[in-house]
Amino acid sequence: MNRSQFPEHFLWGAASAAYQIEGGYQADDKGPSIWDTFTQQTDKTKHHTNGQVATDHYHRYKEDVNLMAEMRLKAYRFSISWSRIMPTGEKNISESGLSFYSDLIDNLLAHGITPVVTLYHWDLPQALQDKYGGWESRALVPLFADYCRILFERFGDRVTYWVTFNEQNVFTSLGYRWASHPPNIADEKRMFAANHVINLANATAINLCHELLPSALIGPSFGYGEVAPFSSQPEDVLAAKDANQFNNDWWLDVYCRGQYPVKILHLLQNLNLDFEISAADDVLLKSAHPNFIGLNYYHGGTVRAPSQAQSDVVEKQLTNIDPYLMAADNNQKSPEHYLFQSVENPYLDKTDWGWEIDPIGFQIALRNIYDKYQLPIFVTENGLGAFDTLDSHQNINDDYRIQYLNQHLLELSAAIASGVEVIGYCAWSFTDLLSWLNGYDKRYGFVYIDRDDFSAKTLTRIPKKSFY
Ligand code: BGP
Repeated sequence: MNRSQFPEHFLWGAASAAYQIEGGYQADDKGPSIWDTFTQQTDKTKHHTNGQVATDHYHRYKEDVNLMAEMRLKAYRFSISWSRIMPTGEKNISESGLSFYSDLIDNLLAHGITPVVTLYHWDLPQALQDKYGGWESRALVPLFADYCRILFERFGDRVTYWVTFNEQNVFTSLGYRWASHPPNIADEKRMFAANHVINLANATAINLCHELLPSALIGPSFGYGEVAPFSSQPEDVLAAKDANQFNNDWWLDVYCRGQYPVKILHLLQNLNLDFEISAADDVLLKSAHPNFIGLNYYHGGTVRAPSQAQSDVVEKQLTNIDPYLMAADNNQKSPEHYLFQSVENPYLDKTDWGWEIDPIGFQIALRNIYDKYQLPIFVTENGLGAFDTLDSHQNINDDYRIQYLNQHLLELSAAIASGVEVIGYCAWSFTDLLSWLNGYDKRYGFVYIDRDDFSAKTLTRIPKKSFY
């Protein structure tokens, strides 16, 4: 693999999200987000970790951008915290919040780094949750558009690449079904309803961007994993098709074609899990055309037919909820119960956190998405969470991460060679950061941060071997 196998202006980058790095949770005018509240009011994160200080990027962003430049990144994907821009999510605008991101963008550009801005990476202003019930209310669609309009107007002269929602599939299921993210709800019907409202907000933001910034490029980032059949038994093959519809097409078909997969829609109706889709919704969803699909790839999944359960197959454990594959639970009313059951793939190694490592699945994902939707793909996340440790010389020899990235980049180059149009690749993540539920020990960065779950310590930045 060499550079020439990638397009000339390929965006080699790394990614982050506001809540996971910024800290400064009450700095200047910032209002609380649902993540600020959730981490204070529940004990669902490891060791009660939260993003109050995080990596203190809010105060140290210049140092971080200098490191990005030293690593020669061509792109940096970060998210904007809505409650930093609008402390209550609506009406009043915070100039200090805007100037933080404006300075960050200017700093990146001064170093030749292309900013890639995510509009929503899970940290809804708490005031919108309290006043309207968050994404369950259609009132959020125009409010999200108001917030996006401000960003498009203030930053559109300098930002070309925009991501609407980060992993809608993950934050809706963890937030509204499994009650392990805010707003801490366990109700499938409410999840599907909220998900539809977010689809409307996504389409509205894309249309607004195209109206205000005709040369900008915008799309959602989706947490995608191709689902394979456990065996060639036709029932397993069918289960895999259904699982792909349920886990992937359910979102991507809406983003790219403006319609839900019919079979899943019918199943939800039969289970009384359906939601209101008005004629106007239909028109809106069909009117929005993303310029690219953001792909966050960690791994895929394996399934067999629900009726094919046998003792030789290890069923996925629900105790360690894996956001990339909604495992069927024992609830007979869950849609998965009628479609598939998730099982372990016996051929794959796993990370320290039990996530399957499947680089070939990455090539399959890229090719399938491109073949199906014919849109350029921007890899907006891919990386390895591991326990990194400092050696006696204060170095981090993360050869396992280098190997992981190398294997995935080889598959990416194979996908490009086979004709898939890929805009860029942002590794997750640039520095170590807060893993939403797993604290600070699950490290992904090229740059080590000297802190742990219990103390912010020195927050010193130490480039790892993978950085070099
Ligand atoms: C994605 C999120 C990221 C990041 C990553 C790793 O779902 O978009 O924000 O957290 O996964 O996940 P985790 O921190 O759970 O290991």
